[in-house]
Amino acid sequence: MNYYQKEIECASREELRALQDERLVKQVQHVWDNVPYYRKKMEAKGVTPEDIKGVADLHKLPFLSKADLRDAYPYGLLAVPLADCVRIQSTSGTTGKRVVAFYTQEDIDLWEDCCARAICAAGGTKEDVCQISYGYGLFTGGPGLNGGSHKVGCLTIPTSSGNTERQIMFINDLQATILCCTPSYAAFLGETMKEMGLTPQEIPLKAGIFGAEAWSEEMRKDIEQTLGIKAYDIYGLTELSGPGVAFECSAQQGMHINEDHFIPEIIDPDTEEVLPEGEQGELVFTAVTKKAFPMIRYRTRDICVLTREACSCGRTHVRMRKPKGRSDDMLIIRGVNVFPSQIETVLMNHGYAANYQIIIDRVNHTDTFEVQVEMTPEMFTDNMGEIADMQKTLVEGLRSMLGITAKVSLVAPKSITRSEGKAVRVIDKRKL
Ligand code: DLL
Repeated sequence: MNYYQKEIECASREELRALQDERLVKQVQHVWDNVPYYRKKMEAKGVTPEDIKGVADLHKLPFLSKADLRDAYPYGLLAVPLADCVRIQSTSGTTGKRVVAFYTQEDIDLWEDCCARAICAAGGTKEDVCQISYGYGLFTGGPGLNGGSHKVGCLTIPTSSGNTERQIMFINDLQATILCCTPSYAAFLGETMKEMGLTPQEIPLKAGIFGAEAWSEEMRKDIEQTLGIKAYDIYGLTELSGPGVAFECSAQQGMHINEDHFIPEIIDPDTEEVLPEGEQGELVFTAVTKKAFPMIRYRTRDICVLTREACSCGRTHVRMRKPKGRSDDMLIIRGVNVFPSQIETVLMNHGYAANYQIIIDRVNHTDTFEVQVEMTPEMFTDNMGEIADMQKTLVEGLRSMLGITAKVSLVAPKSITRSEGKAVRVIDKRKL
């Protein structure tokens, strides 16, 4: 089966809108009939299913947030009998209860379809060998891409994350052509292979499908060079099924959102007002096909920009720019908004790899802000003068990007712990 689903991925905007209208009306009725929690929210806003005739009426519906998911944990947002569910997945959640998402068999099929589209857009076919090094289990990365890889017909290697030596052995012995994992793990795999003396030409991989965390363009270039591949971004979240909500095509000018399943909006996170196309704000999704755990106007907290400009690949689905970070990842340091991704850009522009940690504390009522950065083996030196110069350059670079001064500490190669899943970039010791 060819997972380039051209009919839907390249449908005209009018056809797509008609499909979304029809699916949205059905989904709202489904939720109204089956989810008392959401029905109450609709009643509180004075809206009934009759008010929703299509996407143009989306703004009338109430939002759902992570707080709602916690309130309704575990079964409060379930929209089908538990007996019709065949799987749960879950997200780690930094505070409070985990999010538990439910799936019917049909939900899983559609989710895997979305992942198959992503693999296909990265050039995958049934001739490919696809190594899935995202975690398996409750995390959606492994199971989602595993299903997508099967649908495309790739030979699937379900290594899960970790055991780096074994990962590299399988890549080489089984001639894996596509690697799926977090970008930070891809960078680590690349670093390890380089140390083993493998050149990009010797590594059989041709493409990587990396997501689950924010990563910069600079990090993409770095990974592409060490592994000798084209690196594609993939986006998703557990609440909406998992990876495959959006994915990059060969044009790599943003990720196409699978709009036949997920209707996006961008809102001002403070006023909740819907923003016009092209403006930056919080990404909100309405899932119109998910049956067990439907999400209506779910606030992702991801800060992003949408564009409907034509894409050279021919797909018509709206594209989202790389998320800048999450609004809840945004650090406020001495009153200034700082995204870890901005720091990463500065570091990588100065030739460092994405091995860094941001440490924030509060001493005498003032925020301290330190960026620990690993020197690469090529730049490693124990000459204090040289190190001081390198630190000074980074302090300047960070000041011009962020407008505040950081303490930069250069540390020896390999001294910052590598991540096999999502990287931990920020240590905030402030007790706020
Ligand atoms: O991370 C699903 C996933 C798995 C996506 C594998 C891609 C690949 P959660 O653990 O629920 O689900 O985390 C979702 O991760 O709201 C974003 O903040 C962040 N995120 C996911 N993909 C990207 C990406 C999975 N490509 C949260 N770029 C989301 C930036 C991403 N952030």
